[in-house]
Amino acid sequence: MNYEYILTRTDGRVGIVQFNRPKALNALSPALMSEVIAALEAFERDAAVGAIVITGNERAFAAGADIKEMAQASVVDMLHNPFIDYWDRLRRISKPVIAAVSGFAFGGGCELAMACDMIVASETAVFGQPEINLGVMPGAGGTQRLTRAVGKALAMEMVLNDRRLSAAEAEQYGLVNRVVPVELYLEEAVKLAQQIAARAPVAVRLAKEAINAVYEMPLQAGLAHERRLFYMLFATADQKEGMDAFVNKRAANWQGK
Ligand code: DAK
Repeated sequence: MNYEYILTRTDGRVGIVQFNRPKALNALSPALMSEVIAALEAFERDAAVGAIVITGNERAFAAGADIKEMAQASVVDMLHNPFIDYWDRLRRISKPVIAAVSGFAFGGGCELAMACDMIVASETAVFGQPEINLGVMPGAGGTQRLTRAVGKALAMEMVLNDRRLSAAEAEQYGLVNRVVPVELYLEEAVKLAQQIAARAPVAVRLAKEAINAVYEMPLQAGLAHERRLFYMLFATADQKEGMDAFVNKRAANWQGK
């Protein structure tokens, strides 16, 4: 498939989606986002892909939604804008999605990274929700996911007063999984994705679902949900294979079944 605003490729069992609007610091226009979702859904359908990495370039992961496209929008324009649906579709991707972030991850860019399952950051990454400077506020999860990730005190400062987080701070506050030198951030994200893609696919999928349910459910419901998913795995060939491999001291050969 030919895309205008993104590049895609695979590396082993990892699908890679790269934003490709460098002159606009990868501003997330609806056109770009629709291509991102098309690419993610294609990787979702491809059994040869076990995990996905989303990235930008060294200078910018993404500097937010496209302000120039939104500047003159009315409330009805925004209401009908398909933009937010793309976030919901990203959330429904069942394979692990890792954001490889370097440079600016602002506004919708920060929200998109947070909507992924993990974040690998370069030392030069900066995370922020600067919408307040535009007379608006985050609208794609920034007040919700950020607060859950870093806590109320810091989220308030970031959203109300444009406090930006360096990569080191983001790691300290638990927003990112790890920080690596800029020349390694994509390689490191792909390596992490390769490792996960080599694991039992159904268990990975259900485990991801269970962790993400933390954001949707109270504890009792989450625990019950987790238990059902755990029981379900005993219907898979991979559960028999994994436990037999352990008992017989050999490496498991996952089928994804
Ligand atoms: N949109 C459009 N163009 C952008 C952009 C953006 N978000 N960010 C940067 N650019 C463009 C600049 O306009 C400039 O273009 P030219 O002037 O060269 O044509 C080019 O990228 C380079 O930017 P700068 O010249 O500004 O580069 P600097 O290094 O000086 O500064 C910067 C980098 C990242 C600090 C600065 O560009 C900046 O502050 N950018 C804006 C960051 C921002 O405010 N982001 C939040 C955007 S609002 C929705 C839900 C959520 C959202 C939308 C809808 N719904 C529920 C429907 C999300 C909203 C947002 O994300």
